[in-house]
Order: sequence, then C-alpha cells, then structure tokens
Amino acid sequence: MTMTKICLLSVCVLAMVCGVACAADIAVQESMVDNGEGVFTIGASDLEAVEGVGFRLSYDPDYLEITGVTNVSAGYVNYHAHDGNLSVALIFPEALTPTAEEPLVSVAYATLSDEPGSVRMTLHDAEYSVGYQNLTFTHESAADISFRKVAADTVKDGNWSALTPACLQYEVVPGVTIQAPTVSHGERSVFLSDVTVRKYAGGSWVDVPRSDVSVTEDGRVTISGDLRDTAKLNLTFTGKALGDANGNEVVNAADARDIARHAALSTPIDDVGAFYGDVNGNGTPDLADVRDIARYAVGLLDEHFHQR
Ligand SMILES: [Ca+2]
Ligand SMILES: [Ca+2]
Repeated sequence: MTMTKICLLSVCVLAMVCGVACAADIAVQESMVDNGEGVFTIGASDLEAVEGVGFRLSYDPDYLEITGVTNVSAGYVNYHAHDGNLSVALIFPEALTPTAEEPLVSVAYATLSDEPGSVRMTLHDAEYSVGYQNLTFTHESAADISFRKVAADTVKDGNWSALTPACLQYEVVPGVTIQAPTVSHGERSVFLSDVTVRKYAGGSWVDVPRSDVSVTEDGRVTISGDLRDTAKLNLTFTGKALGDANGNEVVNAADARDIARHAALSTPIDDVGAFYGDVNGNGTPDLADVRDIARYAVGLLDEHFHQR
C-alpha cells in the first residue's frame, strides 16, 4: 500500500515536471505520399506514460479529404474531420510511452485532384493525460506533405525484368524534398539514383539539364536553376534490368560469368551488381542466379526468368 502511494506520487511529480518542461512533439511522419487514396501516419515523442493524447490537424480541404483515422497503438480513437480540421482523441487502456518512430495513428486520405500537390499540415493544441491529469501544452508545428503523381513504376506493376529496367517516374510540385526511391528484391535494396528531370513551365515540358540535378550519397535530390515559372516537375528514376550484374544495359552470358566468378572465386562484385544479379531474390548472387541468367541468355527462360 505504501509502495503504491509512493509510486502514484512519483508519477504525479514526474507528470507535473514534464508538463512544464517537456517539449513533447506530435508530428506527421511522411513527407511524400502518392496522390489518389492512401495513408500517412502521425507519431509522438517525449511523452511519458500517457493515458491519452489529443490533437488537431489542419490542412487544405480544397486539395485533401480525410476519410478515416485508425489507431495503430493499443487503445481507442475518436476523430472528427470537418472543413480542413481533423480532431483526434486517443485513449490507451494502459499508460503508454510513445516513440517517435512508432506511429500512433494512421490517417486515410483522398486527394481531390489528380495533379501533384503540396499541403501544409499544422498540428495544434495538443493535450495529453498522465496520472489522470490533463496536461496541455501550447505546441504548434507545421510541415509540408507533398503528394506525388506516379506516372510509371515498373517494379510495382510487375514489368521489371531482364528487358525492362527498374524505373519509377512521378510528378511533384517544386520546392518539395525529393529522395531517390529504393527498389527492393528479396532482402536487398538499392537506390534508383540515375534521375532525369523535366519541368512544366509556360505550358510545355522542358528538359532540366543534367548539370542542374545532383543526388547525394544518401539519395537526396537537389535541382538548381530557375524554377520560378515551373508548375510541376517530372522525375524519372532508373536502375538496371533484372540480371544486369555488370550494369552494361544488357543481360547476357557476361553477367552469368561475373556472378559465377564471384560465387566460386569470391571475385568482388559491388553491392549494386550483387542486387541486380540476384535474380531469384534470395539475397545472394549465387550459382542458381548463374544458371537462370545463362538459361535466359540462350532463350530457355523468358525475361522474368520463367520457363518459356
Ligand atoms: Ca550486363
Ligand atoms: Ca540468388
């Protein structure tokens, strides 16, 4: 009994200290999602042992419709979306310490336009409860979510093969953060870092010079030059065909040979070559891939490495 009292007391003290001193944060976790229908998530950090969280999100209702809110942490959710405002209340059956990485809720949306867009999301007036006390903190944060329009995705649509390179093409509005996409196969993944860019300005599409486009090692794409009249950007990220271990734009016996040397003699093959050479997606460029690529090269297998 004494222990319980001490514990309750310490929770209250912690809560009061936290309520004053903590800059607890609730944030929209994605910066880019696809237009049409989809979900983005909201997470929280620096909240300790909370029994409930409430927040309000404002957005542009002319571009975006919120169609539902699902609690992805344990507990119950109530929400109300109206006229560019989404109010959310979460109640946890047991006190929870959310982490920034783990989402609290996922929010389903539909964009009201087929065009790419960017919406400023503002989170307001968060309130949370610790030790059965409501604690409010005046906290407002804003971030832009960009909605991209995907024009082509050979990996998602199943066209990626020995004849068709991995490719993702999409449109965005200027000013958004652009990250080179990764393509995954089995347990490996690589960046599609080869990018070409066009801009829509003055009613037509114009190529952006390669010298104006740079991609950092961690995949951040920067476009320099004058984008003032640009309504939208089209980005095409291209990788290699499946099986093109040596990256020379064709899948043939030379790729099989390089993987065979790598597998048998431990001749180094770079990470990108290892990714594209692993045609069966088991995580290793091995003799099974050598066999499949060799069979493809002589016409026994089709471009998806299936029996003809
Ligand atoms: Ca090749
Ligand atoms: Ca393999």
